[in-house]
Amino acid sequence: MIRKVFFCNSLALLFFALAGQASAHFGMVIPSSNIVDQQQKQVELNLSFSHPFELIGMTMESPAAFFVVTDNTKTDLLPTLQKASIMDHTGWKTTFRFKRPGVYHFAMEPKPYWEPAEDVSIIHYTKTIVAAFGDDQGWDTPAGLPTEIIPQLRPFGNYAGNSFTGKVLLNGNPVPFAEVEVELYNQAGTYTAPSDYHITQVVKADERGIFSFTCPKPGWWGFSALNEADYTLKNPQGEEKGVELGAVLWIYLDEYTAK
Ligand SMILES: [Cu+2]
Repeated sequence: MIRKVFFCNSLALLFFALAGQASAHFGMVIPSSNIVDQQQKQVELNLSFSHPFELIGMTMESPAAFFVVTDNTKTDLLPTLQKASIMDHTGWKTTFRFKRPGVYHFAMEPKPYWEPAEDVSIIHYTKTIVAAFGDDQGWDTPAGLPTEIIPQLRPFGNYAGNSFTGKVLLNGNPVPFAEVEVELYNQAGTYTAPSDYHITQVVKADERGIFSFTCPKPGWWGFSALNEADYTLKNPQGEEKGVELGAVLWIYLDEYTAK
């Protein structure tokens, strides 16, 4: 959640927190492309837990799970992950080679992250969707996560300026009035925010758990729907504490190219 001060176990962020800068961390699963064709049959995927607009990294333990689902088939990719430096912190990466047409849902379950500033453990179930070789069936199929955002806009082949619409699910049910944080991955460091409020934008779902947000710039956009789990987890001191569940989806919006 934003509007609180974060410490993030990171000195850099401690500095930002003391300077009064509120910001949100996002689970990130970012492929080198969200469309695969005969010219480019593989993607590299970068996994991290970071602050995408500010480009502030955080150290991420190896995920609890990382897999790809296509055509109702789930493939474990956890053994393929390698340590990587993402925003100057430990993240994870892998390369995936596509063999068949399909719509591929890449999903990560991180290990719980204890956030003392919020007094909760955080688990961001994070996914992204890649289309291969012209197939466009199954992009609105759940990946089977405990909480996730189901795109209502086809999540590939979009332009900056399109409106993204998503449905927030928790245990398979829509979450009325879910709060969704939105952030642009400021990958090239091009943008600066006019105020702290602009770093993470916020939109609420309606009574059916559906929200819309217009993405004005090209790039990767992250949507993070936050809910409280109905269970607790032990913090590092062994105390039972609440758990914040995030359903995070990353989509890519392209720029119109001139002829
Ligand atoms: Cu953080």
